[in-house]
Amino acid sequence: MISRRDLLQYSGLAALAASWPAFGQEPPAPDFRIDIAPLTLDLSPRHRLKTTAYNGQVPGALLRFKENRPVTIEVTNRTDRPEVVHWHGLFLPPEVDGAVEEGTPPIPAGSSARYTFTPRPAGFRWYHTHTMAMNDFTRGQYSGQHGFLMIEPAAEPARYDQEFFLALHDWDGYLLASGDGAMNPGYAVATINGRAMGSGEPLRVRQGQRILLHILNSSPTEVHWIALAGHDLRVVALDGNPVPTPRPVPMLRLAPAERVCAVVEMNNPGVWVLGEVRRHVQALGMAVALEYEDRRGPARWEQPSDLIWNYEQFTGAKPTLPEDPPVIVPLVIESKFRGHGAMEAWTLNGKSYPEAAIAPLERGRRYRLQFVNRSMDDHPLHLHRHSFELRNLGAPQDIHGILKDVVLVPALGRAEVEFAADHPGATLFHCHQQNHMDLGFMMVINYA
Ligand SMILES: [Cu+2]
Repeated sequence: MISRRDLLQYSGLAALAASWPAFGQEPPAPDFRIDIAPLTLDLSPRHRLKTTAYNGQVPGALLRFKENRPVTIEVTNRTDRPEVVHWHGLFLPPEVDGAVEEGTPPIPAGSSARYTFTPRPAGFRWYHTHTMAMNDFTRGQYSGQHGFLMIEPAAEPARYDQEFFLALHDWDGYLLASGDGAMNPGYAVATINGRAMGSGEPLRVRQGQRILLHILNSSPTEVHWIALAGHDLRVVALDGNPVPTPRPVPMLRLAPAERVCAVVEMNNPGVWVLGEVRRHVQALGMAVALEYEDRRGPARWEQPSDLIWNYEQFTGAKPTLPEDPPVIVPLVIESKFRGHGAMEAWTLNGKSYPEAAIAPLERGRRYRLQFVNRSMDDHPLHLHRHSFELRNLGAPQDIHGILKDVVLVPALGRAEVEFAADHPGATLFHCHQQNHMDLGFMMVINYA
């Protein structure tokens, strides 16, 4: 006998099966429930704000799924507007990926829906709302709607004693005029796991431990620089994917939606600050204390003099196998002002969403996206439903082996990424900066 659930999976509509009671039977219990609801959040004793969150907490619950084992998540939208949950970094069909632009149905206000999917690939992923915010700083990614998602591989080499999940976020936004006349968000508070420095619990460790940090930048718009005073951070994965060359670094740079996994040896007893490297951002609250057992006192910070980061340091050796040349797809990024004092629009090859387009992809071919950033902003570019390999970051030499789903393309800079078109269906490509995607920096890539 085939259950309704099986039918839905076989039909490819596993997607969002709402309205169970209409069929007069109880649906099987979901593996997990997410409630989207308004929340009053205390970022610090001085900063209380109203936001929207998952299950009454920020970040939302840490979801741990086994790779390739199907899960059903029931999402209830207790807000007064449609919502959708995006499973960032997973290879999912467009019906459940969580972007309305790809065809995932929005969850109407006051309704529930189910997402059934097979989690993959293994690694540090996350989930978040994928709605527009425009200049409403309580909506979209400006809100507290984000959570960690770990997809556990079948066999995991546990090479650490303790792990911590940390989400960087900026809150209480306001519009700020920049030098070139564009309006960009500024923020009153910055947090790690929803708490400003001194308001949350310290990370408690013991000497001799090896800890694994899973850091997510869930900021709607801001790039962040993170260091742990007194310690190097050994980067082992970017966007949840192991890097070819793990390497200790003095600090991390995370663009919006990027993740870094780093191993740290607890070999310098004391109470230390883990936080934003730039003083003015750390002063807004983006820091947390790391406390060795039996150590007390104020957390100590050591101010680095420079901001140091590049992706290339984790690259691998050139693969020996000859490769089929990929299809080259140039994408020129520009901003256009819509008249005096008006909002800008972002364009890809001269067009904004929904007009922006490239030729439909052919399944099985490889594509190289060549980003040419002709704007004065850095852009964290995200491709849904796929991973891509960083292939060139503006230097004469190509690079190899770094798999990501977000790449930060610097102002007036270039980057090239390659991916295999092996997850057919509508695929959203966009800038992960909320105010840029809201102003047209999105494109649906079609392939059958
Ligand atoms: Cu952007």
